[in-house]
Amino acid sequence: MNFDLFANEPAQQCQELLQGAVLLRGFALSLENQLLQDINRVTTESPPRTMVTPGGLPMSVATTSCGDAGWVSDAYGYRYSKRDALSRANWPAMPRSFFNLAVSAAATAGYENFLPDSALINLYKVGAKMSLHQDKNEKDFSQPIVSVSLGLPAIFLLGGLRREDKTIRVPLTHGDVVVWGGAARLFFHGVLPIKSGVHPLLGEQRINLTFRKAL
Ligand code: MD6
Ligand code: FE
Repeated sequence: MNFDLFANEPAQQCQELLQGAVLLRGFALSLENQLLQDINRVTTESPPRTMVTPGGLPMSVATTSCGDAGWVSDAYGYRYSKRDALSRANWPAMPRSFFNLAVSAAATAGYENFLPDSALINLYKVGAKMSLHQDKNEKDFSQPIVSVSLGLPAIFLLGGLRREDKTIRVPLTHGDVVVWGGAARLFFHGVLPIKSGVHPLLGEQRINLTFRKAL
């Protein structure tokens, strides 16, 4: 008799969304408490702030970073910076829980040797969104990006290499992880406005962590 119902199942539900983009449903779920503790540690040291796009518009998400480099946007453009302009110090170190999660998610999705040096933390209040964009400020596009969703659900839009390309809609909930690389690495993507709701652990917000090899 086989008492382990999942003995012959893959360890994780691993779903290819588009070529190179893999969804790992619930991959971060068992780590939620450690992740929240570490998010609190990072945001206490480098508080989330509203960045301004190069065009002068305030973003609707609040952003901070940890690791060797942080993603920043201002009148001079989008880029990575080794310092937090608010604290004028280095960004907080990347928590071990973040690093280990990102590396194991990438490996599960087929990207061995991912070495993230930056984690971007985006806080979405109800109504906040992310317009369609490409992630192209990183040096090495052969390295994937790992994206972790926590808190309120979101609809993720994933398109192609041109802004006009048709997009698919991917519902993401607490604990879901998306890994992007290969053909999808430079695809346009965005997040629709967050619908109102209350998450049992995080309340009225969504937190997204994205891990990159930026430098
Ligand atoms: C978000 N994510 O999910 C925004 N970028 O809140 C991103 O912009 C993103 O999830 C590159 C790769 C994965 C992502
Ligand atoms: Fe992005």
